[in-house]
Amino acid sequence: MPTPDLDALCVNTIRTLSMDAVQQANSGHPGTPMAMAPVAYALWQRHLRFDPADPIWPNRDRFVLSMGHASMLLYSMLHLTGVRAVNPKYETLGELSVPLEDIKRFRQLDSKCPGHPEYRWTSGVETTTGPLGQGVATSVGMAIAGKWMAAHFNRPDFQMFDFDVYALAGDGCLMEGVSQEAASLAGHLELDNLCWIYDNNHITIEGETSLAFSDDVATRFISYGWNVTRVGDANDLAMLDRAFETARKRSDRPTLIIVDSHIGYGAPHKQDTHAAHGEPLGEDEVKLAKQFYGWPPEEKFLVPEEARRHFADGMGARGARLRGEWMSRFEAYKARYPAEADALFRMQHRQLPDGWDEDIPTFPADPKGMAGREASAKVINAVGKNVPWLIGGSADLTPSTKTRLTFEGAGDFEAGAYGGRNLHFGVREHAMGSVMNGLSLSKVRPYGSGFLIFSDYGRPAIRLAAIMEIPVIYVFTHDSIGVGEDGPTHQPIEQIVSLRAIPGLVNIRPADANEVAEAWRVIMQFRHEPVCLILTRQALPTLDRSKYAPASGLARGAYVLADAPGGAPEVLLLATGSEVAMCVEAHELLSRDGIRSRVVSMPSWELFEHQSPEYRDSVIPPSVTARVSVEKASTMGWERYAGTGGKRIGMRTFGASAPLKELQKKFGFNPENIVAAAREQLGRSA
Ligand SMILES: Cc1ncc(C[n+]2csc(CCOP(=O)(O)OP(=O)(O)O)c2C)c(N)n1
Ligand SMILES: [Mg+2]
Repeated sequence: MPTPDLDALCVNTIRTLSMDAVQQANSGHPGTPMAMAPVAYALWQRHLRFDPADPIWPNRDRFVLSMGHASMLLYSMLHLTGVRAVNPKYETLGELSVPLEDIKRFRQLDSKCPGHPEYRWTSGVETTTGPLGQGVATSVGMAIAGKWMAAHFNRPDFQMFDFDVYALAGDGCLMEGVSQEAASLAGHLELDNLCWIYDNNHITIEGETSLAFSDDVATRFISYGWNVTRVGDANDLAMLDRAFETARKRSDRPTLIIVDSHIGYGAPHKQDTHAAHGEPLGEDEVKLAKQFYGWPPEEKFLVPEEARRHFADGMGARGARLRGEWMSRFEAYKARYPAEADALFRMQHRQLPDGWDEDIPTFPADPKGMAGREASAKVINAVGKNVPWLIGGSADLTPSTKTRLTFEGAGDFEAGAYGGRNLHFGVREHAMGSVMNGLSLSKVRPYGSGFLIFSDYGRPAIRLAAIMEIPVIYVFTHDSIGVGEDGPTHQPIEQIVSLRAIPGLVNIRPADANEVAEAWRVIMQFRHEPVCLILTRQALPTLDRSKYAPASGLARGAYVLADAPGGAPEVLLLATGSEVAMCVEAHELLSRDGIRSRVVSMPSWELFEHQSPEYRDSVIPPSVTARVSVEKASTMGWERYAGTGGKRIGMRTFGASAPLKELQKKFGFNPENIVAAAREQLGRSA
């Protein structure tokens, strides 16, 4: 049994490291690490099944610091427990993930200790946090992944997955809507592998929470179907221990542990005030707090060797043993269930099964064609059949988005039936996005679908996926005013350009069924890129690919679909999605009149921007300045390709409620208008 002194020593090391780092950076949040140090200590040292030598061991317990502003708490833990760095090839390196020098350079350029924890940058950080509520919501995705992987990979004699997910949340996290959506879903799904710890300190930035928050949090979570326990004093390690034990034993529901704490614990003038939240304590207050802890007040960044050793003997030894057992279990599993073991390995390394794409259909030319969502339904099922860890669903819109996996055995993911591959997020777009992030961070391949207009409801999670460079897949249907009668509330205008503005996010708006097929072929091979596949509700002609260029051009983002014979093009028609076929019609009309136009299908600006300048210039020759762009969305940004002198046919207002035909007329989306624009560009009237 550890002596109480060693416990106190470790807790105070966490506290003082955090205080010193914030003080040195002259920026950051000291108060919460000071208060929550015992909670992190009790959890990591006595419960967490985590091997610091291998922070990506697949069956490790997850720890999420949802209150990302308290990042020094996490960095202190990663440092003191000796978590090792992992490189992008998933190789564990000898060096520390968080060296002491980087703690001394907290919040400075290239430090492994940035202002908020960043996945991918600092090994051991399970997800990027900082936007409040995201961490806890993401933890629900991790818990879902744990359940799914257990159902999929475990065998009666082989328990390959049984990890738990812990997340630390503040008042801010619990006020944010996304945490409420996620908690509601977690309760419904009876995720007993999930435990949130609520730092009930009654303080946020503006002051006392009573300024704006009077929820009965316990009752709220009980109503969500959670098990709720309380720890009346964050410094009571024995009580914390008991709470974690109860959480682990509890089956059939997630657990919320409400911990009463004192922000800035030990700082004589700042404890329990919002002054302990967002600014350094000040040199004098730091010394006084150290005195209170019985710490040498003049020492900075002091890490007693006994503290390191104690963590190594506790969490380190336990983690190493459990991981070792798991590894030998995996070897035996591999011998007994080679196919499953191979799948597990590939999934963990973001690889695909052999032959994953062999059933992707090719669609015959058809002037009537089919809707983007219909084509996608066929392709996702062709791919899903061959990639067992592709799982997903919709925010209650599967009948419209057509993302259901319908092949035999696909099943539904439900409480108690965790092997199903069709998820039901309920009407919770924001939580859907965060859950997808959690799934992806656990290496399951997730997709989520909804109407493009409601991408706004999940945007913070989309942005985080892009920051984290994780390959989540959004299927957004009802892509434009093409939805017709539903009217302006349901017609995306600014959504596409605003998604294009997110760095690293790939957006693909295919022109026909074959481009949809090619889009899935490209998407599935992404390992670090989140993607939005933007699809129509209405039917689109399936282009005759014997006459026009093959849809495989989609992989390059933009390609020459049609060129006029008889020399270089005079005018370029640039379009995405449903407007491409319209441009092809305009092209035929122009050809008849002896005008040489080129149709460029541009399903993905992002993929196009990744091509060489030579390729880009070959598709959009700089010398051809007569250009028309056509997209049923905000015209913003199209000047990049159409040029400032080009004609941009698009939306400059919200849409309207009417049948599609009338809307096309009202807003100028028809071949005749495109022909007129092309002629105008060439200075030739009809
Ligand atoms: C979505 C979001 N809104 C606002 C902020 C800015 N912010 C950072 S911390 C904070 C207050 C958080 O209070 P609490 O969660 O109780 O943390 P404590 O001060 O108790 O550590 C706010 C508003 C944020 N990080 N994320
Ligand atoms: Mg608080």
